[in-house]
Amino acid sequence: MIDKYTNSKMATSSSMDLEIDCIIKLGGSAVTFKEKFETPNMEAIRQAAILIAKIKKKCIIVHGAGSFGHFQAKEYGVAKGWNGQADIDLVRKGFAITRVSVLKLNQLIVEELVNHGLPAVSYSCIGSWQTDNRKVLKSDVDSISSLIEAGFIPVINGDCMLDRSLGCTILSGDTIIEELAEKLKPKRVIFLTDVAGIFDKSPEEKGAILLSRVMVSASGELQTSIATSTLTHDVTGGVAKKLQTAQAIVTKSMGRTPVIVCKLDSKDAELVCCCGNEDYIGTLICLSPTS
Ligand code: ATP
Ligand code: IP8
Repeated sequence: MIDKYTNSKMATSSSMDLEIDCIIKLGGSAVTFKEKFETPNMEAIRQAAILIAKIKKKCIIVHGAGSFGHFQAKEYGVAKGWNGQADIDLVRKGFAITRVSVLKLNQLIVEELVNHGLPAVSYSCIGSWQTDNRKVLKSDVDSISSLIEAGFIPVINGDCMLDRSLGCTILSGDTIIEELAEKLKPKRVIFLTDVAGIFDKSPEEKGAILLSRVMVSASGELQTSIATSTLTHDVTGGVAKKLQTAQAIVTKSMGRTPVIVCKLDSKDAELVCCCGNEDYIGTLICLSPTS
Protein backbone atom coordinates (compact mmCIF):
# COMPACT_ATOMS: atom_id res chain seq x y z
CA MET A 1 0.00 0.00 0.00
CA ILE A 2 1.30 3.50 -0.89
CA ASP A 3 1.25 6.12 1.86
CA LYS A 4 -0.31 9.36 0.59
CA TYR A 5 1.74 11.48 2.96
CA THR A 6 5.24 10.10 2.46
CA ASN A 7 4.68 8.69 -1.05
CA SER A 8 6.42 5.57 0.16
CA LYS A 9 5.28 2.01 0.72
CA MET A 10 3.60 1.71 4.09
CA ALA A 11 5.84 -0.11 6.51
CA THR A 12 4.54 -3.34 7.95
CA SER A 13 7.65 -4.67 9.67
CA SER A 14 9.51 -4.03 12.92
CA SER A 15 10.72 -0.68 14.32
CA MET A 16 14.21 -1.23 12.96
CA ASP A 17 12.93 -1.37 9.37
CA LEU A 18 10.95 1.84 9.59
CA GLU A 19 13.63 3.91 7.85
CA ILE A 20 13.16 7.07 9.85
CA ASP A 21 14.79 9.91 7.99
CA CYS A 22 15.26 12.24 10.93
CA ILE A 23 14.38 12.95 14.53
CA ILE A 24 14.00 16.67 15.08
CA LYS A 25 14.09 18.49 18.40
CA LEU A 26 12.24 21.77 18.47
CA GLY A 27 14.26 23.38 21.23
CA GLY A 28 12.42 25.21 23.96
CA SER A 29 14.84 28.08 23.37
CA ALA A 30 13.45 28.40 19.84
CA VAL A 31 9.72 27.73 20.23
CA THR A 32 9.31 29.79 23.40
CA PHE A 33 10.79 32.92 24.91
CA LYS A 34 12.64 30.83 27.45
CA GLU A 35 13.12 33.55 30.05
CA LYS A 36 9.48 34.74 29.98
CA PHE A 37 7.12 32.47 31.93
CA GLU A 38 4.82 30.44 29.65
CA THR A 39 5.43 32.60 26.59
CA PRO A 40 5.31 30.74 23.27
CA ASN A 41 7.10 32.05 20.21
CA MET A 42 4.15 31.57 17.85
CA GLU A 43 6.08 32.82 14.83
CA ALA A 44 8.80 30.20 15.46
CA ILE A 45 6.15 27.48 15.93
CA ARG A 46 4.62 28.54 12.60
CA GLN A 47 8.07 28.39 10.94
CA ALA A 48 8.54 24.92 12.38
CA ALA A 49 5.20 23.78 10.93
CA ILE A 50 6.10 25.18 7.49
CA LEU A 51 9.45 23.41 7.66
CA ILE A 52 8.02 20.07 8.79
CA ALA A 53 5.38 20.23 6.04
CA LYS A 54 8.25 20.24 3.52
CA ILE A 55 9.75 17.00 4.88
CA LYS A 56 8.31 14.28 2.71
CA LYS A 57 9.92 11.44 4.63
CA LYS A 58 9.27 9.74 7.95
CA CYS A 59 10.25 11.89 10.90
CA ILE A 60 9.62 12.24 14.61
CA ILE A 61 9.25 15.58 16.36
CA VAL A 62 10.36 15.99 19.96
CA HIS A 63 10.07 19.32 21.73
CA GLY A 64 11.52 20.76 24.88
CA ALA A 65 9.73 22.80 27.51
CA GLY A 66 11.40 26.21 27.25
CA SER A 67 9.39 28.67 29.34
CA PHE A 68 6.67 26.02 29.88
CA GLY A 69 7.63 23.51 32.56
CA HIS A 70 11.18 24.45 33.53
CA PHE A 71 10.08 27.21 35.92
CA GLN A 72 7.57 24.98 37.72
CA ALA A 73 9.89 21.96 37.80
CA LYS A 74 12.59 24.15 39.35
CA GLU A 75 10.26 25.70 41.94
CA TYR A 76 9.00 22.31 43.21
CA GLY A 77 12.23 20.31 42.81
CA VAL A 78 10.58 17.83 40.44
CA ALA A 79 13.84 16.79 38.72
CA LYS A 80 15.37 15.85 42.11
CA GLY A 81 12.42 13.57 42.87
CA TRP A 82 10.30 13.18 45.98
CA ASN A 83 12.30 10.41 47.64
CA GLY A 84 14.09 11.90 50.63
CA GLN A 85 12.08 15.15 50.41
CA ALA A 86 10.30 16.37 53.54
CA ASP A 87 7.11 17.25 51.69
CA ILE A 88 6.33 14.60 49.10
CA ASP A 89 2.87 16.06 48.45
CA LEU A 90 4.45 19.34 47.42
CA VAL A 91 6.72 17.67 44.84
CA ARG A 92 3.75 15.65 43.59
CA LYS A 93 1.83 18.91 43.16
CA GLY A 94 4.80 20.40 41.29
CA PHE A 95 4.90 17.31 39.03
CA ALA A 96 1.25 17.86 38.09
CA ILE A 97 1.66 21.62 37.58
CA THR A 98 4.77 21.10 35.42
CA ARG A 99 2.86 18.66 33.21
CA VAL A 100 -0.06 21.02 32.78
CA SER A 101 2.41 23.64 31.61
CA VAL A 102 4.42 21.52 29.16
CA LEU A 103 1.24 20.05 27.67
CA LYS A 104 -0.02 23.56 26.92
CA LEU A 105 3.04 24.01 24.70
CA ASN A 106 2.58 20.55 23.19
CA GLN A 107 -1.01 21.45 22.31
CA LEU A 108 0.08 24.71 20.63
CA ILE A 109 2.71 22.90 18.56
CA VAL A 110 0.50 19.97 17.52
CA GLU A 111 -2.36 22.30 16.64
CA GLU A 112 -0.10 24.43 14.42
CA LEU A 113 1.21 21.33 12.63
CA VAL A 114 -2.34 20.04 12.07
CA ASN A 115 -3.39 23.49 10.80
CA HIS A 116 -0.61 23.15 8.23
CA GLY A 117 -2.15 19.90 6.99
CA LEU A 118 0.15 17.53 8.84
CA PRO A 119 -1.03 14.29 10.50
CA ALA A 120 0.61 15.26 13.80
CA VAL A 121 -0.38 13.52 17.02
CA SER A 122 0.70 14.18 20.55
CA TYR A 123 2.60 11.41 22.37
CA SER A 124 3.74 11.63 25.99
CA CYS A 125 6.19 9.26 27.63
CA ILE A 126 4.69 9.54 31.12
CA GLY A 127 2.54 6.43 31.07
CA SER A 128 4.85 3.94 29.48
CA TRP A 129 8.45 5.02 30.06
CA GLN A 130 10.37 4.84 33.32
CA THR A 131 13.75 6.05 34.50
CA ASP A 132 16.17 5.00 37.21
CA ASN A 133 18.32 7.84 38.48
CA ARG A 134 17.33 9.78 35.35
CA LYS A 135 18.53 7.02 33.01
CA VAL A 136 15.90 5.42 30.79
CA LEU A 137 14.98 2.04 32.24
CA LYS A 138 11.93 1.30 30.14
CA SER A 139 10.71 2.92 26.95
CA ASP A 140 7.87 2.25 24.60
CA VAL A 141 9.32 2.84 21.18
CA ASP A 142 6.92 0.29 19.63
CA SER A 143 3.93 2.57 20.23
CA ILE A 144 5.76 5.42 18.51
CA SER A 145 6.68 3.10 15.62
CA SER A 146 3.06 2.05 15.26
CA LEU A 147 1.98 5.69 14.95
CA ILE A 148 4.59 6.24 12.23
CA GLU A 149 3.57 3.05 10.43
CA ALA A 150 -0.02 4.31 10.47
CA GLY A 151 1.15 7.51 8.74
CA PHE A 152 1.24 9.89 11.71
CA ILE A 153 3.92 12.29 12.86
CA PRO A 154 4.42 11.76 16.61
CA VAL A 155 5.04 14.97 18.53
CA ILE A 156 6.69 14.05 21.83
CA ASN A 157 7.25 16.42 24.75
CA GLY A 158 9.99 16.46 27.37
CA ASP A 159 8.08 15.12 30.38
CA CYS A 160 7.68 14.41 34.06
CA MET A 161 8.57 10.81 34.80
CA LEU A 162 8.30 8.18 37.49
CA ASP A 163 11.84 7.24 38.53
CA ARG A 164 12.69 4.01 40.35
CA SER A 165 15.30 5.59 42.65
CA LEU A 166 14.16 9.20 42.91
CA GLY A 167 10.39 8.65 42.88
CA CYS A 168 10.01 11.09 40.03
CA THR A 169 12.17 13.24 37.78
CA ILE A 170 12.18 15.28 34.57
CA LEU A 171 12.89 13.46 31.32
CA SER A 172 14.45 15.88 28.87
CA GLY A 173 13.46 15.82 25.22
CA ASP A 174 17.18 15.30 24.57
CA THR A 175 17.18 12.02 26.54
CA ILE A 176 14.02 10.88 24.75
CA ILE A 177 15.84 11.47 21.45
CA GLU A 178 18.88 9.47 22.62
CA GLU A 179 16.63 6.48 23.34
CA LEU A 180 14.70 6.83 20.05
CA ALA A 181 17.92 7.17 18.05
CA GLU A 182 19.34 4.00 19.59
CA LYS A 183 16.21 1.98 18.86
CA LEU A 184 15.08 3.47 15.54
CA LYS A 185 18.43 4.33 13.95
CA PRO A 186 17.39 7.47 12.04
CA LYS A 187 19.61 8.84 9.27
CA ARG A 188 20.22 11.95 11.36
CA VAL A 189 19.19 13.81 14.48
CA ILE A 190 18.63 17.55 14.24
CA PHE A 191 18.47 19.96 17.16
CA LEU A 192 16.79 23.23 16.17
CA THR A 193 17.56 26.02 18.62
CA ASP A 194 17.54 29.81 18.82
CA VAL A 195 21.22 30.13 17.85
CA ALA A 196 23.16 29.05 14.74
CA GLY A 197 24.76 25.97 16.33
CA ILE A 198 27.37 25.10 18.93
CA PHE A 199 29.86 27.85 19.73
CA ASP A 200 33.24 27.52 21.46
CA LYS A 201 31.73 29.53 24.33
CA SER A 202 28.31 30.99 25.09
CA PRO A 203 27.14 32.86 21.96
CA GLU A 204 26.28 35.75 24.25
CA GLU A 205 29.98 36.21 25.02
CA LYS A 206 32.02 38.52 22.84
CA GLY A 207 34.16 36.69 20.27
CA ALA A 208 32.26 33.38 20.44
CA ILE A 209 33.01 31.29 17.34
CA LEU A 210 30.50 28.98 15.66
CA LEU A 211 31.95 25.46 15.37
CA SER A 212 31.03 23.92 12.03
CA ARG A 213 32.22 20.47 13.10
CA VAL A 214 32.63 18.83 16.48
CA MET A 215 34.32 15.44 16.45
CA VAL A 216 33.62 12.63 18.88
CA SER A 217 36.14 9.83 19.40
CA ALA A 218 35.01 6.20 19.24
CA SER A 219 35.31 6.05 23.01
CA GLY A 220 32.87 8.97 23.29
CA GLU A 221 35.07 11.97 24.07
CA LEU A 222 34.45 15.37 22.48
CA GLN A 223 37.60 16.43 20.66
CA THR A 224 36.90 20.15 20.97
CA SER A 225 36.76 22.13 24.16
CA ILE A 226 33.42 23.93 24.51
CA ALA A 227 32.36 26.27 27.30
CA THR A 228 28.63 26.53 27.94
CA SER A 229 26.21 28.55 30.04
CA THR A 230 22.74 27.55 31.24
CA LEU A 231 19.73 29.55 32.41
CA THR A 232 19.18 29.22 36.17
CA HIS A 233 15.65 27.82 35.78
CA ASP A 234 16.69 25.13 33.25
CA VAL A 235 16.32 21.82 35.13
CA THR A 236 17.75 19.54 32.46
CA GLY A 237 21.24 20.87 31.96
CA GLY A 238 20.99 23.21 28.97
CA VAL A 239 23.30 22.95 26.00
CA ALA A 240 25.86 20.90 27.97
CA LYS A 241 23.23 18.15 28.22
CA LYS A 242 22.60 18.45 24.48
CA LEU A 243 26.30 17.89 23.81
CA GLN A 244 26.30 14.78 26.03
CA THR A 245 23.26 13.48 24.15
CA ALA A 246 24.90 14.14 20.80
CA GLN A 247 28.09 12.37 21.94
CA ALA A 248 26.08 9.33 23.02
CA ILE A 249 24.08 9.17 19.77
CA VAL A 250 27.20 9.41 17.61
CA THR A 251 29.15 6.88 19.67
CA LYS A 252 26.37 4.31 20.11
CA SER A 253 25.59 4.41 16.38
CA MET A 254 29.32 4.17 15.58
CA GLY A 255 28.94 7.34 13.53
CA ARG A 256 25.98 6.18 11.47
CA THR A 257 23.66 8.75 13.03
CA PRO A 258 25.25 12.21 12.89
CA VAL A 259 23.79 15.05 14.94
CA ILE A 260 23.27 18.54 13.56
CA VAL A 261 22.54 21.67 15.59
CA CYS A 262 21.23 24.70 13.73
CA LYS A 263 18.85 27.62 14.00
CA LEU A 264 15.15 26.86 13.66
CA ASP A 265 14.33 30.08 11.90
CA SER A 266 16.83 29.72 9.04
CA LYS A 267 17.26 28.40 5.50
CA ASP A 268 19.85 26.07 6.97
CA ALA A 269 17.18 24.24 8.98
CA GLU A 270 15.37 23.52 5.72
CA LEU A 271 18.55 22.29 4.00
CA VAL A 272 19.29 19.91 6.86
CA CYS A 273 15.76 18.69 7.59
CA CYS A 274 14.45 18.33 4.06
CA CYS A 275 17.47 17.37 2.00
CA GLY A 276 20.17 16.19 4.40
CA ASN A 277 22.24 18.82 2.58
CA GLU A 278 25.77 19.36 3.92
CA ASP A 279 26.07 22.96 2.78
CA TYR A 280 24.49 24.66 5.77
CA ILE A 281 25.47 26.99 8.57
CA GLY A 282 25.36 25.04 11.80
CA THR A 283 27.28 22.39 13.71
CA LEU A 284 27.77 18.79 12.64
CA ILE A 285 28.64 16.46 15.51
CA CYS A 286 30.11 13.30 14.09
CA LEU A 287 32.60 10.47 14.65
CA SER A 288 36.22 11.42 14.26
CA PRO A 289 37.67 9.90 11.04
CA THR A 290 40.68 8.74 13.06
CA SER A 291 38.43 6.62 15.30
P1 ATP B 1 14.88 23.21 25.99
O1 ATP B 1 15.69 22.33 26.89
O2 ATP B 1 14.02 24.18 26.75
O3 ATP B 1 14.15 22.44 24.97
P2 ATP B 1 16.80 23.86 23.91
O4 ATP B 1 16.83 22.42 23.57
O5 ATP B 1 16.41 24.81 22.84
O6 ATP B 1 15.92 24.14 25.21
P3 ATP B 1 18.93 24.91 25.52
O7 ATP B 1 19.24 23.87 26.52
O8 ATP B 1 18.16 26.12 25.97
O9 ATP B 1 18.23 24.26 24.29
O10 ATP B 1 20.29 25.35 24.83
C1 ATP B 1 20.31 26.36 23.84
C2 ATP B 1 20.85 27.63 24.46
O11 ATP B 1 22.17 27.37 24.94
C3 ATP B 1 20.98 28.76 23.48
O12 ATP B 1 19.95 29.69 23.74
C4 ATP B 1 22.36 29.37 23.74
O13 ATP B 1 22.32 30.74 24.03
C5 ATP B 1 22.87 28.60 24.96
N1 ATP B 1 24.32 28.29 24.92
C6 ATP B 1 25.17 28.42 25.95
N2 ATP B 1 26.41 28.06 25.63
C7 ATP B 1 26.37 27.67 24.33
C8 ATP B 1 27.36 27.21 23.40
N3 ATP B 1 28.64 27.05 23.74
N4 ATP B 1 26.95 26.93 22.14
C9 ATP B 1 25.64 27.07 21.78
N5 ATP B 1 24.67 27.51 22.61
C10 ATP B 1 25.01 27.81 23.88
O1 IP8 C 1 13.27 21.14 27.73
C1 IP8 C 1 12.09 19.38 29.88
O2 IP8 C 1 12.47 18.96 28.59
P1 IP8 C 1 13.66 19.71 27.84
C2 IP8 C 1 10.68 18.89 30.21
O3 IP8 C 1 13.79 19.03 26.52
C3 IP8 C 1 10.05 19.55 31.38
O4 IP8 C 1 14.90 19.52 28.66
C4 IP8 C 1 8.72 19.05 31.73
C5 IP8 C 1 10.56 20.53 32.08
